[in-house]
Amino acid sequence: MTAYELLTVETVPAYLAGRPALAWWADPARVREIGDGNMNTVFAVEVDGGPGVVLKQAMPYVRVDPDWPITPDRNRIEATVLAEHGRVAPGLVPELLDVDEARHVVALEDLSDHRVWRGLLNEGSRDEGVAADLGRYVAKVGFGTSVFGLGAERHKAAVARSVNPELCEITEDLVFTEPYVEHEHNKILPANKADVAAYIGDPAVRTAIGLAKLAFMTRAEALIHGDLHTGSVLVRPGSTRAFDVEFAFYGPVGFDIGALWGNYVLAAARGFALGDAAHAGWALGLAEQTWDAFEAEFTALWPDRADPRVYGDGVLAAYLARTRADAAAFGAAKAARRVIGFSRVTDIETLPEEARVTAIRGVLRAARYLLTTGPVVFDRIGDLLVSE
Ligand code: SR1
Ligand code: MG
Repeated sequence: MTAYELLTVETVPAYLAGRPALAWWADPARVREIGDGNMNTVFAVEVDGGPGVVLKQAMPYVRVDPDWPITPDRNRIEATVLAEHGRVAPGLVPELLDVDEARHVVALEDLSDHRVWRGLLNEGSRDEGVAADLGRYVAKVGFGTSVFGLGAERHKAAVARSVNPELCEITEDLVFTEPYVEHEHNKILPANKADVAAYIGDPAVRTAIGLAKLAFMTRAEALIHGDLHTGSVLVRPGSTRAFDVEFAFYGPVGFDIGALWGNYVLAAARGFALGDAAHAGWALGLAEQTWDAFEAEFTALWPDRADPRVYGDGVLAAYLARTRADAAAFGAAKAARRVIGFSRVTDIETLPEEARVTAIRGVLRAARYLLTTGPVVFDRIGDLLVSE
């Protein structure tokens, strides 16, 4: 029994009527439950003669596993972060229309003319400009919410009010721990057992993952998205929006770049497994597009930094280099967790079994490369995804 009322398709109209900010949508033509993520319920509300609205409600548990309790306060965190990301990266996140802290509901702009990027990638669609938009988004957030963008005092206050311990713990467990130990969440195809054993048994991999987890837990650089996979991105020609910011917290900026890189590797692995080398090569090329846009945007913002007496151009160069190295390790962790542990991705799971085995083998090889080799060369990853 939940201490607050959970929305249903039937109760949404009355809910809308009771929220002053949402009265426009109180007589909907259609309400649909469209949530396909792991965590929340999501309702799309359509009205005649205008844009609709989206309601997202957090339950006190994980949507896909009601026996897994988790704070519904994630909904308030999402609202706070959306407002902050909208401030520093306007047009790159959905607009926030209402926040109901009592029932853990946020109302968001209708983006039904957009599609989730992962689905487009799976279909072989090549949407140009998205990877660069996301690099700019990470840079604007990475700079604007950091000590460079906020200055010392505001940065400390922001770190203090942005803790997100329960959601961070999910990432700490699912991304950095469970895939590397015996765990009931891990599901490994018999033909991939040796691949997983080689990956998690490599001492260099384990050290790099341990250090990546430590950086994730301790490096409060900026109010990062925290779960920026290709299923957290909505796309329409000329428009890119990062959504689902409930995992946001003050963490290392390279985690968001790495999440994208890891998911580009998964998309490429799918392409190769389906014999579409052209699409796979295009997907791998997205990594440098995201990086180049991130670097250019961050560098363009740099003249506005707080305390240039101390943070000189040498700091910028070193910060960018460290962020790129971080992204490689985080990208590996994010790709590997999707083929070993809980919360799989359709890029891989919808492949026929034989192709899935090959794709998973390639992803683990690529992850090992990202974790243990010096400067990353994405062309090399293409070779690792195809070789037997
Ligand atoms: C309980 S499942 C949690 C996962 O779903 C989210 O999309 C995040 O990726 C998280 O790791
Ligand atoms: Mg999500």
